[in-house]
Amino acid sequence: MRGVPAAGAGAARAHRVLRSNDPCWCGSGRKYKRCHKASDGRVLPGRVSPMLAVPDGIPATDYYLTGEPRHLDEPMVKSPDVIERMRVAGRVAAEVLAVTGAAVAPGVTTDELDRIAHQAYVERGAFPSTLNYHGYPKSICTSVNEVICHGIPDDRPLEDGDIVNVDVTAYVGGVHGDCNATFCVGEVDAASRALVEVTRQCRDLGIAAVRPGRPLSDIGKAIEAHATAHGYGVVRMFVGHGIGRQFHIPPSVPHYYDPEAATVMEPGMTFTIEPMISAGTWREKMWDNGWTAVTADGRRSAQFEHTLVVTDTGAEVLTPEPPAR
Ligand code: EYF
Ligand code: CO
Ligand code: CO
Repeated sequence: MRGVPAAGAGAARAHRVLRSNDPCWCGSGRKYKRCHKASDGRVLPGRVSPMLAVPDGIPATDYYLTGEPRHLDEPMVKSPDVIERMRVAGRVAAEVLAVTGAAVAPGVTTDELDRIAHQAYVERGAFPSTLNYHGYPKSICTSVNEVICHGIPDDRPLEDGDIVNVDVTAYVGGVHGDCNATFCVGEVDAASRALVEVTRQCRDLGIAAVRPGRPLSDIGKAIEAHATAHGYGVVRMFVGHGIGRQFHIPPSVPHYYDPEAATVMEPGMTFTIEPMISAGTWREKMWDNGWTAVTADGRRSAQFEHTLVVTDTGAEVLTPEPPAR
């Protein structure tokens, strides 16, 4: 095993039920009832375990030790060789997502999901792309309920009725494959199930809008029309991204209609489509950990993501769901 870089993101709080007159969990010194009680029922940051190691034989990302990705000059349109390697990385990412999603259940912590995913990457000879990426401490992101994205796996057990997004990125063969899905935990209310299903449809309508010769803004136009028809908000702060030898490169792919997303799609371009759709506002706030985004109104948010390549007629999904076993 290679050494593990010092964890960047700090550990946080344990979970217990606070009474109104207890000191607030945030350390303000104020009573809970005068401080954070209004956020009752919302997800709170938990304890983050140490970073996991990856065996030496698995080629690491260029940023694993430093936390800072090196910049490579990489074209948006990839060679056939890179696309073929991305098919492999994409398939591995989709398999890791399926294995991890199968473990989602009430009582399972997101840290346990991270360990399951980590082992699944390693078994496939892949390196978790998120590990120490800009200092990010875990092998997946797990975003529960009102968490929009970049939730850090921790010791919070999933609760019956939660929704959880699991975001997997695999680095193998010198390229990345990035995908995510939102899973229902136990019995989930009808409104949350509808949010999850419409968000999946938004992602798929975005993919269906991919066409060579058309601007990238077609994608957000299709997604936004479907989301707003259901009364949902489209998160604007986070967008899809080019991907290949590097995790995040141009182009940016907004999930709302942005006429400035004028880049014309060409066969061989590879990027993600990963809409984050909220039951209420599209506005976000950040947790103090500096990574995790939540909806500003505390309502739930769902997300689905695929990596794809533009073809002569549309899109090929590089992270297809593996056949059911
Ligand atoms: C520096 C990160 C950095 N960024 C993007 C870095 O594309 C992704 N998912 O589909 C994606 C995943 C991760 C990611 C995991 C970590 N990061 C996150 C938040 C803030 C930040 O500031
Ligand atoms: Co992702
Ligand atoms: Co992504």
